[in-house]
Amino acid sequence: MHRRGLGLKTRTAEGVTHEAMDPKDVDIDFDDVVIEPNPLGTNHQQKRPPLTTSFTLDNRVLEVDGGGPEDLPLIHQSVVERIHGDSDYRPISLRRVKHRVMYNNGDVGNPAEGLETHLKESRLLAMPLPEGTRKKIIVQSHLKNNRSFVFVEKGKSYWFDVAQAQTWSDASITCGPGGWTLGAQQQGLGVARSAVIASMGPLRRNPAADWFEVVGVVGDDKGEKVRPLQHTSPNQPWTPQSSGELILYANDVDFLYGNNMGSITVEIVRS
Ligand SMILES: [Ca+2]
Repeated sequence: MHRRGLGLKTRTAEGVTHEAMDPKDVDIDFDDVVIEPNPLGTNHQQKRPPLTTSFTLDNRVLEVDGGGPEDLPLIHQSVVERIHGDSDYRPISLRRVKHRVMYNNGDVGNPAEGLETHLKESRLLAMPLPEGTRKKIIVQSHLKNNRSFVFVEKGKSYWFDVAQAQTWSDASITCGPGGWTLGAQQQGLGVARSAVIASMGPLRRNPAADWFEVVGVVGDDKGEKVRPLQHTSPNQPWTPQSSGELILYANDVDFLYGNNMGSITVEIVRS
């Protein structure tokens, strides 16, 4: 929307003042503006009379027009997430059909042999990063955990390539990947709000990092912490002390992710 320059302003779901709307004119509430694709959601009306079903439902067919043998059908990662999360979802169209999975960051995985490949695993796997390669990770600020699909290995060396000009927003504060500090924002926030925010500082998921700084953990919140911006060149490598999937997020308090907006891209590089 921003790229198309339509002049529209975007707000977080929490930033919409529902009280100011007259319910007689517009009946919009919080749940109407929270748009969060759910791979496990209902994808269409599930129950229809048998006769209607035969007319209105058909299995999707996966095919690639005009491609060579290497041009396999692409399915989005959410299809695989649904296969793993919903034991009733076994799309017939994927049976024995060789295909590839496309991830949110645009990466395309190795060929999969039909449904079988996905049923053998319980979730999409994080893979080790080969030496000298890099991987793009999209970090959505409103998501508490952004999977990287990168399995970092104990004792190996990594660094992060992060474009500093990117921005994302924590309620009314727009900042870069490095986040914001109370000192710099105090004037705009006012004394009372600043005091409340200061009291919540220790509750941040990574209290040592700034508000909204892009930070990470190995595995989950109980795992090793990493601050990618402290490792932005091969000369300042990050050497994990444990192995597991790298998870990234905007540093915030657990219950304050609802007013976050935007995303940034981080690249992890294996030295
Ligand atoms: Ca927030």
